[in-house]
Amino acid sequence: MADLMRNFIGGQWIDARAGATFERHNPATGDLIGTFAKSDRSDVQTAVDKAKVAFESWRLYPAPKRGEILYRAAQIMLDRKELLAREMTEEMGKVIDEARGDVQEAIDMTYYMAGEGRRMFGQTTPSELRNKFNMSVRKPFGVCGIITPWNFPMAIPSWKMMPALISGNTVVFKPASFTSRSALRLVEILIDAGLPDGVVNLVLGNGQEAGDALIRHPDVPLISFTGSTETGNAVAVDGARLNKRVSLEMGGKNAIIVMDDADLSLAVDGILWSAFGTSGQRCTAASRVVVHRKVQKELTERLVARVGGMRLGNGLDATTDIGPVVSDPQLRSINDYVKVGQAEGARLAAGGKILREGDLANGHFHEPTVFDEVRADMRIAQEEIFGPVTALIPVSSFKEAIEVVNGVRYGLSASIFTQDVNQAFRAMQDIYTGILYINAGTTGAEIHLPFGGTKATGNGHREAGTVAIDVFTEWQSIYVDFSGRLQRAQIDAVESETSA
Ligand code: UN1
Repeated sequence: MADLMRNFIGGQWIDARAGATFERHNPATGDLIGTFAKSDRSDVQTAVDKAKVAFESWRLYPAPKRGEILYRAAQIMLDRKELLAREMTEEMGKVIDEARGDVQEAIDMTYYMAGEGRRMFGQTTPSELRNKFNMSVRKPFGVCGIITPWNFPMAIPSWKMMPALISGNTVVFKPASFTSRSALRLVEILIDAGLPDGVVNLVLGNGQEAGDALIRHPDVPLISFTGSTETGNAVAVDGARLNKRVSLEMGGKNAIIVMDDADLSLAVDGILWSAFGTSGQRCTAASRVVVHRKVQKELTERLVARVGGMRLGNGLDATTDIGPVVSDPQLRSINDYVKVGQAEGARLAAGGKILREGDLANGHFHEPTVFDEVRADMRIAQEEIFGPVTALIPVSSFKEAIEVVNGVRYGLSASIFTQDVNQAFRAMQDIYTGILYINAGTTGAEIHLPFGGTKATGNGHREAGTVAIDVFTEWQSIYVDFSGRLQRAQIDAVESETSA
């Protein structure tokens, strides 16, 4: 299974022009996944040229017909779901159940956006004048640059690509190099569904070369990016120079509040799922637990007991609870944070180690890790770790809990476990995150609601839901005067009223 996997540009599978390649290995076993084309600026240039040409016909392709192609793509994804999920687990490590969930999100988004082809709602308004009609319609931007991370290899590209396509844009897609194969599978599905040549172009490679060329390309008016806040901010700066629309989905430091009246078994389940699912490598991961002191001891004990029973291993094995993290540098960075937490004086209550014994010898495995007695200003309570590490921060009141939740630079997801309906509504009012859960963890967003966050997490846009269409379209207001004479808005409006 070491075939060269190539770019898809203008309807053809082609090598990178310079002939460069890179490899990807399975993070659980070290086995070779494949060799991939490594693109540079010239490959991006060709892809943008093809996407520009294709835009001239795709923008005129009726939106309901675009929807039919997406509908077929969703059906094909469903047919291939099991294979896609297995390949995803091999490629980036998440356990097979979660990989199936990732593919399912892509399927859901594709069906959902297929339906938008028959809506694509605009606005009609009355006119100030007689015999005149006003409306505002959505127009696509042109070539969209889509840059995606490795943690949701099918879901996140679908969140971006499907609304872009249904709106009549064409796409140059630069996926994270770690998950090139899943990206390529998604493109194959779109081809098999009948997408015309040049409408989606896949450019494999790294961010420094291929990603950067796309971000700086003058003929790409829109960039949709998911990744770190540091990179996202740099994308925004580059985009601003060329007056691009830039939609950013970035970091998180999501917190679960456990109040003194919470159902603790439910809270423990929620914490385990949200802190350690996808080995903590979700932007929605619960990397903080803000716990009321009255239940701190009991919650910590229950949590630590459950964490101790979690099994690390290859995500393809059905008994595995936690798969590897994506790469060796990621593994080291996570473990460095464990050392930072200890140096800061937090109590290591569970985990903390890199594991290399037995079956784990060739993978990047990190124990699920719980810190207790964490102060809200410690680095492990402020910085995004993107690994299976969570920090328990004790508080004495609801008010203090809210302050801690809001007291970070990010604002993606939060949650509160409480039985008190007033407290739940107060949390809705006072927590400044894009997503809030009541009596559930911080993960599990559904595709038909807006997804995204405040502060350093985003730049005001949201993905998913019908609002995704707002990112990928802009408005054209149209005034149709059928009076047969020159009517002048503002000046004639009152006059025609009085003379009629
Ligand atoms: C992400 O972590 O980058 O809500 C996306 C969730 C998933 C998507 C997460 N549906 O956790």
